[in-house]
Amino acid sequence: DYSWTQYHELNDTYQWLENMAGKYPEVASVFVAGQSYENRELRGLRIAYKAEQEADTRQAIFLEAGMHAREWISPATANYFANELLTSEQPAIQQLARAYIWYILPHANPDGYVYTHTQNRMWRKTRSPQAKDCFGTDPNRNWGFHWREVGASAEPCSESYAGPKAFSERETETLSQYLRSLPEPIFMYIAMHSFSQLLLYPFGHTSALPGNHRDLDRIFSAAVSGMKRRFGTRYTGGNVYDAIYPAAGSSMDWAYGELGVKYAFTYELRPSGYSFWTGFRLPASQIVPTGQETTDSLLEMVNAAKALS
Ligand code: 0X9
Ligand code: ZN
Repeated sequence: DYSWTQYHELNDTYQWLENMAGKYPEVASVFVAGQSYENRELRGLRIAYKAEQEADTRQAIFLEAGMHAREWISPATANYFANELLTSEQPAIQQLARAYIWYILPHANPDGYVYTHTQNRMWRKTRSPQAKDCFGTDPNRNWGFHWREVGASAEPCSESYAGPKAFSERETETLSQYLRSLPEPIFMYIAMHSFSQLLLYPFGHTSALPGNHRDLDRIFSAAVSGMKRRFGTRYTGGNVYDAIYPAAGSSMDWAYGELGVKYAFTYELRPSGYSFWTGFRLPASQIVPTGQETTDSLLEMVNAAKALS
């Protein structure tokens, strides 16, 4: 059975998504947001409770995880949250689940994730062959918004290789097309990465703040206090450029700048600190507490955004 005390292989999670759709057929369905270089699906769960009003004007919230292959807590947390939306007994979570059309994509980079299980635990990028006999593009530098302007490499062997052109990767190209094709307007775009316990908002290509940065700051504060409530877990952050480093070409910035999603955030989940060798190997015993506190945070995040709009 699918447990929350271990990290899962891709196919186990993909089977679990099917099982959840089978178990909650009125609410949950599997969607395919695109395909990978090695022909895997970008498979996710759409959660849409029956509309309470006749005219259903609900907006979508898109939660993307697993863009970087080795950040295993990211898909685990996305799946934990999807499970909460479908099974929680808490009225606040049930309300959250019903108020939006949810798209949860646990594996935006399935080829890379499989590679971290079979070949190299520390793989980050996609798995497409590139120049100089190197493999993979950083999918979070490959999106077509201020592509490669700063904090992104032109060197194919680099961990932050932006690709030969914007959307060169099948994963980012097909996912971006899918996002454009959604029937509902996207209220919020949330990307999950690890690690360092940060909450980030646009932009990565400039220190200039986005037009609604005051609103983003208020949502940020609500989400950070939600994160702290259960176990005291501390998050910091702000706009990407100042809070971590310049980095152009992320999905979050594209969603905000190109798609026009007003509320776009990136979580860098547990652990804190910057120790490269331990940071991506968060013990599986922390999947549940990370899932719990992140669910608390997402609840506060969405409710704060809702209160502003
Ligand atoms: O560098 C990244 O892509 C992210 N950090 S990670 O350690 N998970 O690789 C930061 C993403 C936030 N940056 C932008 N959204 N621009
Ligand atoms: Zn990442």
